[in-house]
Amino acid sequence: MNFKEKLRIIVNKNNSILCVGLDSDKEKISANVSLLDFNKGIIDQTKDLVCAYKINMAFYEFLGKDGIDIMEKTINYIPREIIVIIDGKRNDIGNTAKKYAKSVFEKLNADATTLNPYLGFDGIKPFFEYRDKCSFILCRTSNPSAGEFQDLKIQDKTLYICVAEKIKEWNRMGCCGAVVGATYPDDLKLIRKILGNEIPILIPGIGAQGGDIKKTVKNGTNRKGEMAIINSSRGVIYAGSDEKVRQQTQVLRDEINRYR
Ligand code: OMP
Repeated sequence: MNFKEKLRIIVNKNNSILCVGLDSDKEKISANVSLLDFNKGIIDQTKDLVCAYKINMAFYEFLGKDGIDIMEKTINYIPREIIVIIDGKRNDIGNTAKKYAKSVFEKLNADATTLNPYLGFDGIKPFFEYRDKCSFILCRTSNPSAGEFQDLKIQDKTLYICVAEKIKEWNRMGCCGAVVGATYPDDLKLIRKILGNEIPILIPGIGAQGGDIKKTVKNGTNRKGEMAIINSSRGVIYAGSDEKVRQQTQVLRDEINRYR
């Protein structure tokens, strides 16, 4: 089954385009709970309410071998019907990118990953060898400095628009997606228009970063209210008790669905 088929099935089953980001920070969780148990708790409380989990490698790798082990065990704990996105934004010249692709798609067995477009096609192509997976390419990031490069004009066109057009072109093999921040909803609208209805957009920036949910859903989904994966990490995982995490996830999923 390819990525988009798997996504459609879980979106329908859980009636959700919400992704919970397991950006679990050892320094923010109670000393009595291990990082793995914390993640398992979040997964137990939310697995019927989400379409995906996004694991940002930064929160695991700095812990060394133990962190990698926790990341792998977390991935194995996620029910296989749910999309697993490994957020590493790791690519390089082709020869090196091959190994990064092998690492996320074979060793970690992720369904999708995040990548940087800066190196151009040969820095991304090795990921496309995995036809059933999805590569989400940074297009318009959610952070305050996003425009420093992304708003630069190239013959009257902004760079992020050029990237969106490239993503559309690179999607020949059908395994491309885009990353667009919820904090720039007008840009999200333009990008969805360029990408059409079939290319998925990973949208972080609601919750802790303050993105508007209504605009995110209206501007980021396709005409069927699909092909967007809307991520919240801190806003969900630090909501409090198990009950509060579940409640917050449910509220978020239902609010997103109200606008689909
Ligand atoms: P919260 O702000 O806690 O919801 O986390 C957002 C998550 O999305 C983090 O893992 C970020 O690294 C990631 N992210 C962004 O916040 N902005 C982007 O433009 C791109 C990403 C990403 O690639 O996921």
